[in-house]
Amino acid sequence: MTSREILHFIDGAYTAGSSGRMYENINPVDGSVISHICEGGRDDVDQAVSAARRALAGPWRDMTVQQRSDILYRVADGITARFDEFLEAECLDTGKPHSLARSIDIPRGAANFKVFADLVKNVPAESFVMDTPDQQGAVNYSIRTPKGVIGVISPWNLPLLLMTWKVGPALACGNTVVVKPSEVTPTTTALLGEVMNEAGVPPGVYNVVHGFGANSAGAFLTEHPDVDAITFTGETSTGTAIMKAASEGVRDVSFELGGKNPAIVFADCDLDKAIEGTMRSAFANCGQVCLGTERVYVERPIFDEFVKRLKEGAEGLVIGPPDMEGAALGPLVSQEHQDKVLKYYDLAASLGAQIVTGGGAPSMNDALQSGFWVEPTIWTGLPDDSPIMKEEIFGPCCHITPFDSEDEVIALANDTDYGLCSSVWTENLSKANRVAAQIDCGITWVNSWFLRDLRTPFGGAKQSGIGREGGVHSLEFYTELRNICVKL
Ligand code: NAD
Ligand code: 6OD
Repeated sequence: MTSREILHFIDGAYTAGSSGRMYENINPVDGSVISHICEGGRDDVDQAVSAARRALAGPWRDMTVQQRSDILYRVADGITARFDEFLEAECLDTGKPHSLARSIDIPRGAANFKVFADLVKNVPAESFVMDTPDQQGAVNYSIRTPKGVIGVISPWNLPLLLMTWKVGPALACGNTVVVKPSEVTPTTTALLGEVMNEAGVPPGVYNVVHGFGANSAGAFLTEHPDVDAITFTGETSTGTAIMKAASEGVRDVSFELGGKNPAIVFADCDLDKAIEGTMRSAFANCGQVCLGTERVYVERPIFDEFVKRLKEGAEGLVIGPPDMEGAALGPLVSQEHQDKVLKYYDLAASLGAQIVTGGGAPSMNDALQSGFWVEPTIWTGLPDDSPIMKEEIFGPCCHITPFDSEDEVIALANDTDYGLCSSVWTENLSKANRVAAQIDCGITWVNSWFLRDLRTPFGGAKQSGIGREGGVHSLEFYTELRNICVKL
């Protein structure tokens, strides 16, 4: 793979495919062209799915679990061995600070293989001996077999982390995959092909086709009749389209979708920790984290102090390119996304929000002026039915609302179509548990945020997703559980 051309990876080899179409990969920092990406057509997706189907019936299936697990360890080690290359590529595509990719994206890319390589070696099985008078002498036992060819559709915000979070367990369970990474962040997914080959993953087990969503490689993959199941991370509206495609052939889906996540800050919290956690949950990765906090509810006695301190924190964030010393906030990923976020900033102002800080695009030096920068932004004063409180913005911004009682704040937190995650800040753990249990979402962090144990169930309630992945829950999705009944 050259850095100027991003090719598909099909059957263990890089290829430009047959569509003849390419598009530009844009650097979010300054709008320059980083590389040219091949756009896959139906034929390319067909080739990739056929390769995955062949590999499913080949050496990958015949390996012992231990052999597959060893290879996946080598994949993880291969990512670590090429850490800086992955880091450069991820930061170039996304514009995120090196410090963030160094501590989260790239290590998780490796960990996602190791955790599931370990997990599949310890899968329990059920067994039942039949002992009623008319059914004596039979034993039932369960086995898990790979589900087949898995279509993986991934987003741009944490490209390597979120793609490997699906590919790791899928391969550990003996499936083969065809990945369609986001059109704006294809590079680390492409680079992983080299690591797969070096690690001894057989050709066809890991395939990548680039392109867009609707009427392009994404839709061609999800509509493909020979794809057995689809795992998707992205917007709720895209999930709706993919679910329609998956209904043809009644294919299984696992969806991690959008969020409009609340943080609830009680007056008895450790304020330093609540500020530090909310700074990260609102502004990390320039707010482009599905688990990010866009609604902050603060108990009235500490409301003014909290707003003042979060404002100071936001105004202290250093905005700059990935390799800049101390940079905490990069640009947004694309011009399109910058336009979307700035529209919400204008909307908030026009709806009468009090702009505590930010609210626009920062002025950058000449070299960076064409990048997709936005200011970290905090609002107060909007009612809970405002679009700013209802719609996922996916930028470095949050609205802070005061509350007076536990019941009131639980109702406010739940007043959303989404249900991905929440965080609760209080030193009273009884209250924390009581409140956490009443918030309709998949994950609640108490006195923390994005603290991940990969063995735990991860996923969203309501319109934030379907299913759970992580630990044994990934095995549920990536394997077919079968019962064998033996009459003795
Ligand atoms: P997106 O839905 O626009 O795109 C995600 C992927 O889907 C891309 O690869 C895209 O090309 C593809 N796609 C788009 N339309 C398609 C179609 N019709 N058929 C098949 N594929 C299609 O999402 P995004 O903008 O890349 O990412 C941001 C969104 O992802 C946010 O809503 C965010 O909350 C969500 N997200 C959720 C989680 C989670 O764990 N719940 C994690 C990360 C991101
Ligand atoms: O940590 C994970 O496994 C995960 N799926 C994180 C999602 C982050 C969303 O942007």
